[in-house]
Formats: sequence, C-alpha cells, structure tokens
Amino acid sequence: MAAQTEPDIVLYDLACIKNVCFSPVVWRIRLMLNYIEPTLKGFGLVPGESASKYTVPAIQHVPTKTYIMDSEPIAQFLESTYPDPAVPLTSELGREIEAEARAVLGTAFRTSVMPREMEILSPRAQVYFRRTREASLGHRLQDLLDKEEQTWNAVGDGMRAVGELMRTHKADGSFVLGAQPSYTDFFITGSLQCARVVDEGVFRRFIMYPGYEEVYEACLPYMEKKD
Ligand SMILES: N[C@@H](CCC(=O)N[C@@H](CS)C(=O)NCC(=O)O)C(=O)O
Repeated sequence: MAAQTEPDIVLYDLACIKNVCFSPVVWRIRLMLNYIEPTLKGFGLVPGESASKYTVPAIQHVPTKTYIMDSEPIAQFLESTYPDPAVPLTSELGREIEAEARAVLGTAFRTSVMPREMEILSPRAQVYFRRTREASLGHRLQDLLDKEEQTWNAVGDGMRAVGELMRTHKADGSFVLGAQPSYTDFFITGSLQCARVVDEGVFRRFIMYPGYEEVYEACLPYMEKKD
C-alpha cells in the first residue's frame, strides 16, 4: 500500500526569517492542530504547510477541498470535524478573559511587538506590513516604542486582573478551565508565543504577571512543532 503523503490540513502562515510560526492568530490554530494531532495521525495523515495569501491563518482541508480563513471559523471547523479530543471553544470565563485580554494585553502587544516584528518578517512581507501598518497608525511603527513604558504602566492593573481570572480554576489544573485546554488557552498562549519569537524580553515582561506563565507552560506540549 502506498504511503499517504498528502496532508489533511494545509495551514497557511506568514513568511518569517526565523522560519517558525509567530503570528498570534496563527498560533491559536497551530496549538489546536498540535493538540488534536494524535487524532489526525490516527487517520494516517502527515502534516504540511504552505505560503500565505490574504490574511493568515487560512487552511485548506484537503479531503473536502474546503478553504477557510480567520482563526474563529477555522477553530469551529476543526472542532466539528475532529471533535476528539474536544477543545471547548467558548465558556463564560473564557469570553471574559478574551475580551479583557484584547483590551489590555492587546494594547501592550501592539506597542511592544508590532514594531519589533518587522525584524523577523521576510523582506517582502516587511515592506508590505510596514507600509500598511504605518498607514493605519498614521505614524512610524518605531514611534510606538517611545510610549512603551507609559503603555505598560497604563495596562498593569488590567494585566493583573486577566492573570487572576486565568487562575480561577487553578485548583483543578493549569489551564483556564482547569485540567483540559480550551480555545482561551490557545488564544492567550498564541500571543505570548508570538511575543517570545519576536523578542524574549517582551515575553518576560508579559509573564511577570501571575497567571500567564502557568497557562503558557501548560500549552508547551502543543508548541513543539512550530515551523
Ligand atoms: N481576525 C483574523 C485576523 C487575521 C490577521 O490579521 N492576520 C494577519 C497576520 S497576524 C495578516 O495576515 N495580515 C495580512 C494583512 O494585514 O494584509 C483572525 O483571527 O484570523
């Protein structure tokens, strides 16, 4: 019997000179794929990746020739197509954490990660991202770094509050909902891993707040495959 070489899922990612996944939204889906990998392997499938178009993440589901873009619809598709192991996509606590994290972690992230990620994008991607990001900001990406300390001071209380929320079920385990991962863990860890690939110092700054490192470390088994 011929070995099956065609992947079931093709994940589209950004071009990065470190040749690793770094976009926070792509990491959400990669974490989910790596978590359900035993299921995919059970079907005799091998993973494979390709280049990006439009926004990433985007996937191609090869057996059904389905293309899907954006992390949320991709997560819904994966969860309904590969329900075992389950990845709870929403919970009341998860929604609250994601909304708060978008506001506080997102603000610090945009200030500290966005200007620095230029360094690791492929040269073509860098030109494109610099042009589009600077046009929407109305100033140079570099200027964000002038307000870095001020920004982190302003989000400190919010960062601590999100960390506290993430420890709600700490008696049952390190994940947001306790013993098993949910989409919220991949949401948070995706951003932390992106920060880490871009700049270790920024990553350390995030995990100084209690609660973040626990979730990140609990997700480490699903980050071994990162290219
Ligand atoms: N809401 C989308 C966001 C996707 C997104 O903005 N991806 C960025 C990379 S982090 C991208 O591909 N940008 C391309 C562009 O801005 O043209 C998701 O959750 O997937």
